Amino acid sequence: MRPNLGAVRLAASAAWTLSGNDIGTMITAAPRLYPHMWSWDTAFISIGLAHLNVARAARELETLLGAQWRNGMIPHIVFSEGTGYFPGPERWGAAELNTDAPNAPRTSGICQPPVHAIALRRIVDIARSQGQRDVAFKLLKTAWPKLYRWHEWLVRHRDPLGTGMLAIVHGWESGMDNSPRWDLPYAEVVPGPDLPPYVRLDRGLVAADAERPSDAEYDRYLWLIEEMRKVRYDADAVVRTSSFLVGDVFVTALFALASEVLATLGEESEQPPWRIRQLRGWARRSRAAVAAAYDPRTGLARDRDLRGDRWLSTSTIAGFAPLLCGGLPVDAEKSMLATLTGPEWAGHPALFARIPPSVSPNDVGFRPKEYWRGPMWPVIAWLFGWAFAQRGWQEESDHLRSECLRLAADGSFAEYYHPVTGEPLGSRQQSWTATVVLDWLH
Ligand code: 2M8
Repeated sequence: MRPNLGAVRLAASAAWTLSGNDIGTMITAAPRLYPHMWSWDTAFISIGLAHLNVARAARELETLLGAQWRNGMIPHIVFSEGTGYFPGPERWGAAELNTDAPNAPRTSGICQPPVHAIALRRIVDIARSQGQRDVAFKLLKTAWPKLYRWHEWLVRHRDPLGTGMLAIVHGWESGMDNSPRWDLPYAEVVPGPDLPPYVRLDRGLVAADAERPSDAEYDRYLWLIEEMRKVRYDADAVVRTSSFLVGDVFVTALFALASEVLATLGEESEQPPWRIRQLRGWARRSRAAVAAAYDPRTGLARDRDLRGDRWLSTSTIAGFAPLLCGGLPVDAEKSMLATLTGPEWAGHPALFARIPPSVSPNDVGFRPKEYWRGPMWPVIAWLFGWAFAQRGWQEESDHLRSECLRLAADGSFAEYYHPVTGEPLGSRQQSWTATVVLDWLH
């Protein structure tokens, strides 16, 4: 029988999970599989923390922002002293190769989806609701300029077409590492004979190897790092030379959404009006790029392979990116929302909970246990739920919340879940699962 903790015990276990993953200098993404700080995980983690202790939440976000590169990039991993994760700081060699990278803490050399302004919004609102206006204001004042520089970096270095569609140079930058979205572009990534040998450390930390990416996938992941090392992580040179360069529609939608959020936070904290106007302009352009990626034949938005100069049509959750940021004509948007909740996706009769899985259960590529190839990710449902509430779709937002709470009621705080059986998969005590559950329970 699947355990069902009930709201009070579930909230207590989520809080306990976060404190268990607190190693003093940071809250790690997960106890064993991910013993460091991940950029977008930390954004979500700080939201859950805010319910427990706003000052602690502010500190967590500030720790991440303290590792921001001098050029503005927020790195995808901030390394702790912990070992047991590969590739670690030595393999990345970011600080040795690029003077923009901090020496301490050590970081990786790529980035992750820009959800940080959304976290800042949430923390500020939670702080205000608890009467802690000073903490909120202080955090806003310190974090805002850093987040502005982060968004500016993305516009300057990751919009190679100048259309507002942001590009990623590694599947890890999407956060959806082995999603079928990347199969075609990864097929063109050919690891060279000079790929230094390596030993994976993730195997054995999950119940079955198939829950993690394959060795062939890892070779490509590592090869891309070699390519970046060759150009010393120079942002523009990486975009010129990486054999993987894809316009990521989901990242672009998050950027559009987060830029609007940051603009509003800027108004609330008296930031320079020209910067606020600039953020709104970036949001408009990226929203238009997301809308332009919409395919009326499938009803979903597509990624753009910039190396292969082709659209990438896959039936993944990322195809619903326009629902996050808006920009589609009303009819198209309505029908996209109906698809998301309908029998192809969240309403599929075989599913354990009515939450959209990472890949449609009707797709030939659907693999219910394989990481980003089918399982349900509570954190992704949270993002849609939050965006839906902002957009005035409260009923849909509440529905995602209650279904996700049902999925997470077992208290495992799994990294991801089997969409049909609800079985916990990947890591347990994953911080971002605990944190979104905490947010939903408040
Ligand atoms: C996963 O990614 C890392 C690489 O960045 C890995 O598999 O080693 C992804 O799910 C990513 O989105 C997430 O941020 C990270 C930590 O939870 O794990």
